[in-house]
Amino acid sequence: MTIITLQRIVLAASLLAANIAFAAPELMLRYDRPAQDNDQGWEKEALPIGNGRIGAMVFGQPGREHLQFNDITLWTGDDKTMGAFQPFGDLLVELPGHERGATNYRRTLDLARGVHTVTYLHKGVTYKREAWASYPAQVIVLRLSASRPGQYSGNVALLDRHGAHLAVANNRIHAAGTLAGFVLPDQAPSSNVMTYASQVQVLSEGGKLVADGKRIKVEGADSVTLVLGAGTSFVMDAARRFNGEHPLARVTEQVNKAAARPLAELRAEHEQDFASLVGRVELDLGDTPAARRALPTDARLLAYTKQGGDPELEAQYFQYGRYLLVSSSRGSLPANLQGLWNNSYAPPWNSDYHTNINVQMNYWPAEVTNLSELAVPFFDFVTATAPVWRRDTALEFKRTDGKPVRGWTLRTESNPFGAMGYLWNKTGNAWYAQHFWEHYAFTRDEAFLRKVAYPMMKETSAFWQDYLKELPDGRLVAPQGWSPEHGPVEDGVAYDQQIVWDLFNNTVEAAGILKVDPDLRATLTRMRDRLAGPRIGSWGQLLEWLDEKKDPVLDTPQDTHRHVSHLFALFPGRQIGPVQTPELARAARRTLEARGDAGTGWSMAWKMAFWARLHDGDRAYRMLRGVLAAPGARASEQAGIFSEHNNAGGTYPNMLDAHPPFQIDGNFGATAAIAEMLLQSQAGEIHLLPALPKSWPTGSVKGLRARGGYVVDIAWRDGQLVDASVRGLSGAGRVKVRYGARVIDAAIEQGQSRSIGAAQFK
Ligand code: FUC
Repeated sequence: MTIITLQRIVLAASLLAANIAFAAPELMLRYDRPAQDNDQGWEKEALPIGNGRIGAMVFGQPGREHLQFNDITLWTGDDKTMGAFQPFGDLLVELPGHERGATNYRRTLDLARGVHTVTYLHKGVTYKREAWASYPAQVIVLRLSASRPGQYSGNVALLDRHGAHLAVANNRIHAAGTLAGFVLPDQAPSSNVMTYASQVQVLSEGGKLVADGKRIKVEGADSVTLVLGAGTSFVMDAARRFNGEHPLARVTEQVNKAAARPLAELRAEHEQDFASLVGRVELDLGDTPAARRALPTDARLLAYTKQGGDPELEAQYFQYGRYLLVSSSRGSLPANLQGLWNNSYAPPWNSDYHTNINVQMNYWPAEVTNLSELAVPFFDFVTATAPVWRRDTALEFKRTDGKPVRGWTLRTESNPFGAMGYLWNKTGNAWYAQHFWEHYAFTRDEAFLRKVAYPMMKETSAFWQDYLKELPDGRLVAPQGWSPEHGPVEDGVAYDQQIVWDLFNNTVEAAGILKVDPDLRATLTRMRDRLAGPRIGSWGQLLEWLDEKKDPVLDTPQDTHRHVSHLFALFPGRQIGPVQTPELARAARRTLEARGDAGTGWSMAWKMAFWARLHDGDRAYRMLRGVLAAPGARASEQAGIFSEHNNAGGTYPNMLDAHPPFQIDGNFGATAAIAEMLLQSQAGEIHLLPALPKSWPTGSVKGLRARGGYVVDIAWRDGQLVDASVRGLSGAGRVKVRYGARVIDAAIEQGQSRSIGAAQFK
């Protein structure tokens, strides 16, 4: 190859790159080196793909492509022992010779289409790999191609992490096994008899494929396509003890079907499917200087950590949260503490469903960022697992007359089979109920309200009707609760009180909409109004417990605990707000000021949402700077802002949230909080730009959802609203729209858009 040809290739590649970047700069993660193929690299550098059920971390080394894959249902444990979410296996493509001498390396993750791409130049040949996880086809595809024929020689291996039997036949590697008898060194044995299977079909153009022991050898192929299927026998059905059919036939069929289809068709189907979800919201927070935009994502994150000034990166982070939800919450179990990505037998907190903030935070972006249907796995999980929770709740909680309470409640930890661990988190049930209600509030799906949400809310209300306790002064309190994970267990902690208030309030509203249960409505209204409510303490703070503590730390301005659960009423609740309850909102602000800005990933994301609800855009933005910061770089460079917790949360080079370690809730929480800065609708009105920071003077957002069944687009310039458009999807009728202190009343026909200019708020 001549130098000129080489230069042309390089030029063509960079033009192509520039084009892609130009088209959608905020929708592409980009790196100029592969991820290290070790645990650190997995957590901080590898990039996630997923179809909501199966997914993989992709490393992209030239000499060795590695897809460490998972199925969200592969869990040890059973309905009594927690167990843990498990790594499934590894797909490896070894390309001897490529480990040295690759240039022009580039690795991207296209958030709009859900495609991971690696390109590099090696000995004059441009190599390209594309990987995606298809929801319609239920397989992961890895395609390797090259600019010249006959260049691929190497081998393909499938590894299983739980000792499955491996076999090779007809260019396919099969693994099938069971978790029965699989016990980790420090785990209790369980009755788990889950079966699982994975298969990879190797297809090539040109060259030869040869079985070589447990591997498949590729010799001189023009291109190679791998179609990976995986599944388990898990079913969301307590009556079947969560164990259904052996997955072998299903996985075989999925791989057969996908492998028989033209690749272009498979790819187009996936891209269309993925884009139809991610593409619903467009966010423009302003332009990033070209020099900064040109940096690879990891370097860009470092520069942002030190200097800010990258609105496109902020928009990308928002879209990444939505990308992650699309990739980890579809058609199976809900997203867990790591979404569905895990490479460890013993992941932090078992990578479980944590009930006292974490799984809820995962679903905060679902409704408002126009991904409603992605919350359904959470509703299915709750509905399916409730029978086990009912069993354990009845054993533990009695009414004063000795009978078991109705309904179910939760401990802090939980798994997909209903087992729970650690302390009781009793209002977890009512917090879950809020999600069911919100799904209706945003979609106006009355069938969902009638058949799914209301029965769940009613049952949860029954638990609290049975379990609340009356104080001598007549107030009702939740007995023996714990303000997550802070202070003593006692009656009437603010967190519990606020969540029960939220439950009763929503259930009353739901019954009214459905025109059912008038007596229950009256009872719950009375009980709601008798609940011990939010109170203000001696230094102007919102009290975290029923009465102010006399303690050296608790309830003092020195208390910087990461949980600020007693502000639930501000967000995600709606009992406190600056317009409706200004004194309580001031107290919430006082509390937040004292608690400080530092925290783990999810803690900072929650604080960001609190500040948004307090209409303090600049303070919310400061939290965004905290959560979207490279943890190591921040300690020295951002001294004075987040320096008090050197190892606090932040964002790794692969843009995943650092709790630390990696925990996905911060990604989801921050995504939701960005939406809260631009649009709110919890107070019976659509509030435009409630917390716009100075750092986003000019921008626009399209496609956010508001309660009442509306889709909202907003444009602003120089910190001021330009115009908005409100479309009534299912909602029709009159809607109040607020901008600043002014509220207008607009009539919107179902299916129609209504434009609202800034002048209307003058
Ligand atoms: C809660 C938090 C921890 C962690 C864990 C998974 O217990 O207090 O910070 O996020 O969940």
